Amino acid sequence: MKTVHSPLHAGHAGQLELTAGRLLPGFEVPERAEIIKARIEAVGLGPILAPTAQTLDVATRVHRPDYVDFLARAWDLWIAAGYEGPALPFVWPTRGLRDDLRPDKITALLGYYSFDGGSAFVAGTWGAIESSYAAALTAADLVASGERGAYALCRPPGHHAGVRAAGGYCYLNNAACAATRLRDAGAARVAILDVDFHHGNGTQEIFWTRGDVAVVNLHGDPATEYPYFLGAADERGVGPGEGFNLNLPMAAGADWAIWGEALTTGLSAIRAWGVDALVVSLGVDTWEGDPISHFRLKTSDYPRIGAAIAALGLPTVFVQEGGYAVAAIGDNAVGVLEGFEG
Ligand code: SP5
Ligand code: ZN
Repeated sequence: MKTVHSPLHAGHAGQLELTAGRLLPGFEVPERAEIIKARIEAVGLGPILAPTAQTLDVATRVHRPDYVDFLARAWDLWIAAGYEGPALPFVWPTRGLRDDLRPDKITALLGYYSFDGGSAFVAGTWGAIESSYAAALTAADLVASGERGAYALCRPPGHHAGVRAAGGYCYLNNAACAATRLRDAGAARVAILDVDFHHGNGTQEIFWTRGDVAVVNLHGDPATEYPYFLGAADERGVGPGEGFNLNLPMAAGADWAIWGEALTTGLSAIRAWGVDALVVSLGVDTWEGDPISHFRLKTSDYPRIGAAIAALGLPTVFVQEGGYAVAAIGDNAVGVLEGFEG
């Protein structure tokens, strides 16, 4: 299988995240991608290609154009305002406040265009975002032109990014962009299977009203797990999208017996929808040793995930999402890809 990856991800480094009363060093570190890349090389998965040049056309159809423009300008605005160090929001236009006001000040814009304090900007953030997006589109192009599968080694991840909000280490929704590119290339219907520990709230929001891109999420129950405010089992889509969103939340502690059963349920739904192509939001923060997550998958379970996905017989784009146990991320992520290859 071909991998698409850019060294520009490494510019997104040294960021901070706001979590439970603390500003911590970001869990989403450059070493994550480097270790996955090293594992791909070690097992000889296949060639690692640079992304091809991309316009922001797909990004501005998936997201609001003013949001994409903000992502590109945030760091420069922060520096121009005299701040230094990672740019983070501290005030949000939530319930009871006006979201039609958009003061043209970076401190206001950071909150206007985010839903948490997990997606900081540093000098290389936009370059990394663009390269991650381009990797996802390039992998989609490979699959659209006949590859059975392709892997976008994306960093930063994307599935928490909504129509106009960054959060959860995400900025552009790479998986949603890959699905859009597959639609543009002629797939009438696409499914997104999100196996990251956290609910892919951004992906759900983006396709909520649509019947042409179906979304399945396997994740920690939002009653106790981030992102808390989306991902319940009763969220099924609306209008033409009704019945095309399937949430399979699980309690903390889920192991293969429980998680594998949910995977079977999700894959059955995808079969029943009769889609032409698949995008997998591949988070491996479901691993038993993940520092911020609470499932109990073992390294030996990941090839089983890949094999089960392969049994669908669909052209498949894998897009890297989470996974924060850095030393294990290569074995786990590449394990899925090897299981898919068979
Ligand atoms: C793409 C992805 O996996 N994003 C995950 C975002 C999770 N953000 C909230 C993390 C809460 C971390 N709590 C740290 C506790 C450390 N003991
Ligand atoms: Zn996650």
